[in-house]
Parts: sequence; structure tokens; C-alpha cells
Amino acid sequence: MTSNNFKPNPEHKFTFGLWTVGNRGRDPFGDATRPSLSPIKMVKELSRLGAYGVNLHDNDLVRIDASPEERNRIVREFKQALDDHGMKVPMATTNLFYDPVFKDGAFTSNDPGVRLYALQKTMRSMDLGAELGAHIYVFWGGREGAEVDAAKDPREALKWNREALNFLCEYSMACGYDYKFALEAKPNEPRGDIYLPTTGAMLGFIATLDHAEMVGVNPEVGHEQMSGLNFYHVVAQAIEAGKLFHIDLNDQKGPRFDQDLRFGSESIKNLFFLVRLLEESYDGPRHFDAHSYRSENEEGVWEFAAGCMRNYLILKQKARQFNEDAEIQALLAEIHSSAPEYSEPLGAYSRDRAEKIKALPLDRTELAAKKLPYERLDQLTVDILFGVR
Ligand code: GCO
Ligand code: MN
Ligand code: MN
Repeated sequence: MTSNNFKPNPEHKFTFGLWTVGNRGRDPFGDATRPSLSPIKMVKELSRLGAYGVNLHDNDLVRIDASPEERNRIVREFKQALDDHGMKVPMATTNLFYDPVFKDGAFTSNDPGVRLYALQKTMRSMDLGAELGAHIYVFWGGREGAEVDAAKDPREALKWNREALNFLCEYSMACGYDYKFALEAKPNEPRGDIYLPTTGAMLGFIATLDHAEMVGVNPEVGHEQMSGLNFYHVVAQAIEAGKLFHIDLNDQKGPRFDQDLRFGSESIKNLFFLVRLLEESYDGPRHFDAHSYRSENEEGVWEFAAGCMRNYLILKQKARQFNEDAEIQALLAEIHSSAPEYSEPLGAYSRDRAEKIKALPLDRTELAAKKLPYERLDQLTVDILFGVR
């Protein structure tokens, strides 16, 4: 198989945040290791590599202190670059974490002035996203959390967060923006604890919003893995709930700090099942929220970006192979088979149905004796992933 089989093109809908390929290798212990790249250069290079688009925070494009004239000039030039290179901006978001004003939260700051500033900044950023053609708006509340629980009641924080989102849903509709909101969870970092730490928690919260139908989730591989969760299961639940509005693809080596590694560089089996699932039941952008190792220069950044897309396409090809493998399909048929009298769907409750189930001659020893060839099935999966089948 030649590498040409895994060549990305815009139909694959691969996107990157400007902050991802633009990451300069800073970490809490060390300064930047590579120079900054202009948004226009990133658009050009990503388009050359076969990406579909870029996503951005307001301040990835327009610095926080820009004058209205400067803002308009930057946006005009950026739109020109998007046109020149056939690139889209499907998602936009707000930076509500970098500036010191957000040191104790944005929508959940104890200070109502800060909460209003966060709302103002988000509305302006939504205007910018809409101008660039975005239809998905991500909310990642990186500073919405606490170290000192004595200082803030989490119930209050949730209430403020809900009020802000309800307000912004109305704003989006009133402006005719047609946004879908996608809430992104993370358990910690930069806060000691972030509120709504998992995608499951977000799904529970969304059900309490005034316009729950316009709000879904943006799960990120590494964020759920930081909590030791199975990302494939997380995304499956979001899809089953009709709430997978966006996805942040990257990788992570187990529960530790947020690594944002190249997609598919660590959790190969879990991401294989993820890609198989996405290919079956998700048609939104495949967004990479990751960055290159700090040890790389610019050339390495493009290697990194190409590697994310390549690994996705390799896993997609492996998913096809898995689905077409006769032995695997025969094993699955065997695993899913059962006595015909027990195979009809459970159906809705009725007194009659309950009585019938209570009277069934179910033999638990017989049920327990069923052979489950999971060792063979898993080894065949691993053989496919190792490339020996
Ligand atoms: C992180 C987050 C962010 C968000 C981004 C978009 O851990 O830093 O994943 O990269 O995804 O701010 O909202
Ligand atoms: Mn992350
Ligand atoms: Mn993310």
C-alpha cells in the first residue's frame, strides 16, 4: 500500500485550529521554541496539505487591543486568504482564559463585571465567526473552575454559566446566525478543577438550558483520557443523544497533564474504534486540537499536521478492512446470536409483557454457558492494526 492511499483532501473535512499549528512550544516551564506563524501562512500551508479549513479563537486572529480599523483590515485580508486557498472556517470560539481578567473565571467569575465582559467578548467573537462563515460555536471554559472551594458555590457557578449560555443562544437567534453551540469539557488545567469536567457532565447540563436543541458537545480525546475514560464510549453516547456537534481529535498518554499529541500517535486501538464510529455516524468537521512536540521547528509542525490526517485515514482504511473481514463478521454474528424466542425487541412496558417476561423459562446456567470468542475477535482486531492481516 503506497502512502498515496492516505492523501487528505477537503472532502475529508479535516480542520485545524490556528492555535494548534500556531503553537510555539511554550509550556509552564519554558518559553517558545519556534517563531510565530501568521494566520495567512497557516491557511496556505494547511490548504497545501489537503485540509478543509481552520478554526479560531477571536484573539488568534485579532489581538485583544486591536482598534476597529485594524480588526477590519485583518479580517478582510484573512478572508481573502481563505478565498485564495479554498479554505473554510466551520467553527469559531472565544478566548476566555488568557487575559488576566479571567484569572478567576469568565461566565463563572465571582465578579459580575467580569461576567459581563465575558459576555461582551463572546458576542463580539460570535459576530466575527459569523462574518467568516462559521456555523459551529465552541465553548471551552478553561478558567471556569476553582482551586479554593470556600470562595465559590458550584451551584451558583452553574447558574451563572446557564444564564450566559441562555443569553447567547438568544443572541445567536436574534442575529440570524444559525450557530450550533458545542460545549467542551476538561477535568482540570489550567484550573485545579474545572466545572462540568466530562462530556457526560456537559450532556446533563445541556438538558437544563432554555434552548437545549441548539447546544451539543465538543468532546476532546485527551480531556476524557485525563479522567481515565474510554473516549470511544464518550463519543458514542454523544452521538446516540444526537449531541455530537463537533470533535477535538488529538492523543494523550493516560491520565496526566493535557498533552495534545498528534492524533493516532498513542491510543491506537481506542482511536480505531472512534474513527470507525465517526465514519458510520458523524459528518461534521474532523478537527485536530493538538500541537507538535516542543522540540520541533516549523518543518516539524507541518509533519505533525500531515501526520494527524494520515493517521485518521489509515484508521479509516483499517475500519473498512475490519468491516469486510469474513472471519470477524462470522465471529460477530456468533456473538450476537441468541435463541429466537428471546430475540424480539423488549418493547414498551405493559402489564401483559411484564407477566410474560416473569414467566419465561430462562435457564441461567444455559445462558452463562454461551461461548464468547472475544480473545479471537480482539486478536484479529490487533492483527489488522499491526498490519499483519
Ligand atoms: C485546551 C482546549 C482548547 C480548546 C480551545 C477551543 O485544552 O486548551 O482543548 O484548545 O479546545 O480553546 O475552545
Ligand atoms: Mn486539550
Ligand atoms: Mn480542545
